[in-house]
Amino acid sequence: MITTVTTAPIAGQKPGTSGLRKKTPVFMARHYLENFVQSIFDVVGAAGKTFVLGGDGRYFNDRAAQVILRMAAANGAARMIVGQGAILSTPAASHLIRLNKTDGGIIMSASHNPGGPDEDFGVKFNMPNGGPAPEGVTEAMFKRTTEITEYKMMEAQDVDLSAIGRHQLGPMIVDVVDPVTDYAALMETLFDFPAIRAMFAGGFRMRMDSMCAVTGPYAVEILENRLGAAKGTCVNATPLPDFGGMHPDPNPTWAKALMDEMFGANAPDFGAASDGDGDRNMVVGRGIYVSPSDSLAVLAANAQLAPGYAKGLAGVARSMPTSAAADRVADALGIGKFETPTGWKFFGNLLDAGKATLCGEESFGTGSDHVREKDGLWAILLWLNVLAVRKQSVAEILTEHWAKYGRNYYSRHDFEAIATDKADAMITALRGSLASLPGKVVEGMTIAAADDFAYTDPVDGSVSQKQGVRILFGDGSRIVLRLSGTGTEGATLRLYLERYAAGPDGLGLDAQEALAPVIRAAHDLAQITAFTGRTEPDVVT
Ligand code: G16
Repeated sequence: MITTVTTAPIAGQKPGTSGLRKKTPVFMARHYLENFVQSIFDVVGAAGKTFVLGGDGRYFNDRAAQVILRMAAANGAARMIVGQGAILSTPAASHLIRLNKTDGGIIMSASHNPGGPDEDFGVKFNMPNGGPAPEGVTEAMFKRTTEITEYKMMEAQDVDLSAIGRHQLGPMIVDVVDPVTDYAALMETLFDFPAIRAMFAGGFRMRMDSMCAVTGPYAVEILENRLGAAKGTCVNATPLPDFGGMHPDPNPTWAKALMDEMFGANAPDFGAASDGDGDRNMVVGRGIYVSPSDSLAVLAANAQLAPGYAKGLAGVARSMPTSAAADRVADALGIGKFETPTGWKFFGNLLDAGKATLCGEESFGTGSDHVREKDGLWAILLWLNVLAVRKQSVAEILTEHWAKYGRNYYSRHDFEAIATDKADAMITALRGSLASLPGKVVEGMTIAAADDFAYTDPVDGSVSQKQGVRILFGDGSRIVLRLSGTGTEGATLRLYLERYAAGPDGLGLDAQEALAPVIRAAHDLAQITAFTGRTEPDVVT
């Protein structure tokens, strides 16, 4: 029974940095999900195709999955591979798309944004390579949402997604799979599980905080069951529709309980957290926080210690706002280095073309060519592999890294839920001032260059403009400002701050202290308080 439902365009269905994210009630409103999903199918085609479907388990995930399945069937899809309970972490979904050579996948997640009836929901489409749809494709989907007049829906009962195995929805096959098994098997091919197991057996203690989000079952299976970490290593390991009221964003502000434990008495050797859909990670040593930019650099310098990367790396890619720490490693290794706009989708071509093996972002994203998404548990396992082989603490590894490469002090300050017009006015004024900035001296530092970052993809030649304002100083310090593309409320201003210290002195400062002049210069140049009324950031990472 396939019905064609008459609908009309709904404004604002434009995917942001990573898919379409809105308040849950917006997504649950009449025709909203359906219009967007039909627009996806209209652009990529569904007839005879196979897609993966899963999400991070947030509120509305289960209902949305049934709607998407009925629409896929109505649009003629041949087969859907669905995580049990409609659950899949984003990296696991990416892996399933690749493993099964499917035509792509639909991921239901608003990532690190809170979940619940009044919080956030999201939908994104990933391509057959397992990666987020590139801008050209998301633009076409958006355009389709502005023209849509009808969508197709199959009239049917719910598919029992709790039951692993083959189901049928009309002529469409629905294969419900365990969300963890294939992903865990992939991890076993990349990392030295016996070495990590021996480290745990020797008394190594870890805390893994899944923030009541999707990685819980993955972490318990891999860390506790397969690697022998003590029972209870994984906390907040049961995914909940509202993430237990937590904000599942693994950073020092939102993963405060983990930070307190890692900086307290009797701290474990290693701490880690992941986000709503399992693609982000934060790692913390005993008494030392690892910034995501440093994490990428350390992993790039040590990846060869893991079996999956023993042959070395082809190159390292980072997003523009991410610090240049990884570039120094790439230079030392004599491998390629790439600087892309914010958004994991920009790494896809570099990974597919074999130009980059490791990628990372300041926004707690690290990953490699094993999938086409960033991967929280993968990064945590690579750290564990490095720790198991080097038999040093996180603090020792970081200290040695800085002594060798110098230290890129780094921080991001977020100013959240600013009125959009005020944030836009600030960025417009800043853009207008860029040409006059070179040569100007602020806080004793001379501005060497200022621009709005534009990127030409080295593989397909596509150009992305206006990806963030950069102010570069003669001493290597840097300020970057851009507005977030993942928020659902007003505008979030992201202010990225960087300062390089070559050493050997001055490598052990507190990052905020080391960056103080750069922070003052940023406020001065962008007039943040004058435009937004804000003096202090809401989140400091
Ligand atoms: C997404 C993207 C990342 C990006 C991050 C922050 O992550 O996949 O590439 O760095 O958002 O983007 P923005 O600064 O525009 O908010 P996630 O984990 O939310 O999917």
